[in-house]
Amino acid sequence: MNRRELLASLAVALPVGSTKAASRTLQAAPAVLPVAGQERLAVWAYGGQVPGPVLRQRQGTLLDLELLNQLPDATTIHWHGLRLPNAMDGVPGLTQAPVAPGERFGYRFSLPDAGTFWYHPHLSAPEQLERGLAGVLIVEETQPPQTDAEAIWLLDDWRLDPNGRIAEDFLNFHDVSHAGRLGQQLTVNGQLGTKINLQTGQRLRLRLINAANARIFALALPGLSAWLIARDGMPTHTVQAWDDVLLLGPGMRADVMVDAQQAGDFVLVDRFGRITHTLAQLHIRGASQSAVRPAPSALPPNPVPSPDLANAQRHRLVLGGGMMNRFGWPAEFASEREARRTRRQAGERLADPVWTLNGHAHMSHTASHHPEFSVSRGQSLHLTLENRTNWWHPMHLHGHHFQVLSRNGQLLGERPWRDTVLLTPNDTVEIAFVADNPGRWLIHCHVLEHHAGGLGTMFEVQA
Ligand SMILES: [Cu+2]
Repeated sequence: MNRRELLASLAVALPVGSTKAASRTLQAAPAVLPVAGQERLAVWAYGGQVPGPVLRQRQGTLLDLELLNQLPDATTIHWHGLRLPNAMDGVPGLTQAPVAPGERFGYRFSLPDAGTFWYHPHLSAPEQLERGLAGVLIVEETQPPQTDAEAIWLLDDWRLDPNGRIAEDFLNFHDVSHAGRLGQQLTVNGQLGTKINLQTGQRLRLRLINAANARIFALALPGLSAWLIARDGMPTHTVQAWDDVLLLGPGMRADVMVDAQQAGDFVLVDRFGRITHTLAQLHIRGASQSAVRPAPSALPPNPVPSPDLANAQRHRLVLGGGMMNRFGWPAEFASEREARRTRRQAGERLADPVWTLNGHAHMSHTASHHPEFSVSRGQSLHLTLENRTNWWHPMHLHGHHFQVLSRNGQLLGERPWRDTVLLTPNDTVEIAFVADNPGRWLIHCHVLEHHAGGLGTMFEVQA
């Protein structure tokens, strides 16, 4: 195994199949590591590695982990896609106090759903994720599907300055008001040139995670048979052939089964932009051809309650703002920008208000804010997300998974479970879910610079 394969397969072993707590400490600290094609890149790392250690547990077990913050800044951990108690959600000022440098915070919750999830800071997220803080959490099915190999590929991009360091222009106005922070160096598990070796006849379970601040990937795997078996951690109702580009916005995940049917070199590519990027290589050895395998079975569904659409409470969330919008920005933005300029000159890292949700820029979410709406526990919610901007937005819901009902008035045949839905410019999407998790939850754009510029809100589920 070479170093890249070792990095690709790094996994921290947690006792699997035990209901007993597996207590451990995860340290967040600065480090210098070979990342993004640089021999020595100054990063911030979980457990001394980028990405952070793969946490792996069996469905139904308890995750018990203590964050030790050795960073120069306060931080928190958000467990992306997990249906967990509100106090464990990691939103500073709303669900917990920021964890100051030198301090610890215990995250302890059970794992109701099997799937591919991830963890990352929710404080100064545009900076802290870009510096390297992100890791994968795998919750294994009680009876995992038959596969011969597994790969966990966390996709990211890095903006390096001319000296090969992480560019420190976080939250600049251009990034916040346009497509977010895009980096020129695309990586898989922090590395260039990722490669996996397979034998013909083998079936690979590939777990793909988009951990980039803002980059949307349009993934393709030409020449190989592959099936989508889960999106955002949740099993698809039926197994679908992956024969088109797979759009993966920031925060989103996909689990696919890939059959190594013929010998040769194949590549995972990104076709979102004008340039096709090669992300990783699959090198298949052995007999030139192998028998065609039947499509894999669907994964067992997770225990997510289905919304009662007839009695759902309806709300609209209208996304506005950004550059080149037809509607302009609210007048009060000008004075807010001026105030923020002064604070930035005093050393604070702040975004300008640029985006609106239902007419307001939500620049922070704290317990003192009024929720966008409030419902009693168990109420079904039907939300219409209207993108009145010229930009893409992966909208992420905390603490719940939702069904996507329709896109631009077209009802979807399959109503997939998601924790993030990607809106194209001027898209309207209807989603629904049962608000069964008490607490105050965010719904926000996962382009981290858009969220910092106001694109998110908070709602309440009463206990
Ligand atoms: Cu956005």
